[in-house]
Amino acid sequence: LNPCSRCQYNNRTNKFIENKIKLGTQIVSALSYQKFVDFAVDETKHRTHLIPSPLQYQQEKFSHIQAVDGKAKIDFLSFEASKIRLLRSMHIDGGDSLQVLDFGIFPNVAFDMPIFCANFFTSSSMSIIVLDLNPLHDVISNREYKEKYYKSLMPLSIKYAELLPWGGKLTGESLRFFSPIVIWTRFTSSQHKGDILFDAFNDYYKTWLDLMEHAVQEQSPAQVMLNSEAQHKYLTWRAEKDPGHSLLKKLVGEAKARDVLRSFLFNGVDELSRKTFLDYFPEYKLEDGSINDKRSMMGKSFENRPWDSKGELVDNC
Ligand code: BLA
Repeated sequence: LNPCSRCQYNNRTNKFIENKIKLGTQIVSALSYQKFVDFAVDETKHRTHLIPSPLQYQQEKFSHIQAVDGKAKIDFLSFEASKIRLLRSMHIDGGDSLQVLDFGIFPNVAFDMPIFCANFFTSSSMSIIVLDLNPLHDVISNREYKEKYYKSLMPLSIKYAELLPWGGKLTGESLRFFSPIVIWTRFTSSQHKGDILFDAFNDYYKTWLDLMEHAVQEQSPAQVMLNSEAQHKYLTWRAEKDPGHSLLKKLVGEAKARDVLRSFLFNGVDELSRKTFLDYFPEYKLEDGSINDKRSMMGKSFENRPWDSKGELVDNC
């Protein structure tokens, strides 16, 4: 294994950023997502005062976990800042065959800015990617919120629409949590695609930081409540239905996976409100009162990008 000679981050962080894997006669590259995390934390520190989250210094368990397979290691990072309730990262490094990044920023609820969301799953052959500034409030019915945040960002989406094309059918539920600038894509893992993804991550990340810098604190308690409830609904959805759950369970076991999901990744789900999953999503209620374990009630649809270049929903089926 040779460190990548092109990559400046190797020198800076002394980490191997790209591992070349020999697959038969073909050489493919599995990216490491560590350089994404390093970039994001450095960039945030230039823009705001980050302080380590209590999750990081009080709870050893949210620093590093070794997976039960003995191979993959999972690294956690978490911070707070004046406009940031929680910035957290989970990086699963399973070497050549598995790399996962779940990087999210949840704003302080006095602000209505979007939630930064980078979810990258990469095996040696395939990558499944979601990169978005997830809307805090519904952008399908709430035009005002859509125009406030996304109208001026459509060029960013257009920049990557061809390089990272729509990844195929998506559940109706996921679409409701995505913005008109979402990058939802799948590709055969390669160095070239990894480089494009890094550029996109840079652009989306800096854009989110710009939004943060300009965000103005909400004065009305009623609006703060709405923000808080919207964030709680988002956390509740993801803590229950995120597609990564089964892999996480395999890696760390059921009990630890639940802890990681509720206390770390979607922290706030047990604190921001008392509402339950079924209060928000009653269509999942089974006759015995439990939650249907289907991931989607609406099913998969949206084979093509349903947003046009102006951010209008063009295909609603
Ligand atoms: C698949 N992950 C997916 C898919 C999406 C997302 C859209 C495609 C499958 C589908 O259509 O649902 C991501 N979906 C999201 C995100 C939101 C959403 C971010 O609704 C936000 C609202 N992915 C991870 C992590 C792991 C992971 C942490 O982010 C593992 C620990 C794995 N994602 C993963 C795997 C698949 C996947 C293994 C393919 C499995 C499947 O399709 O069921």
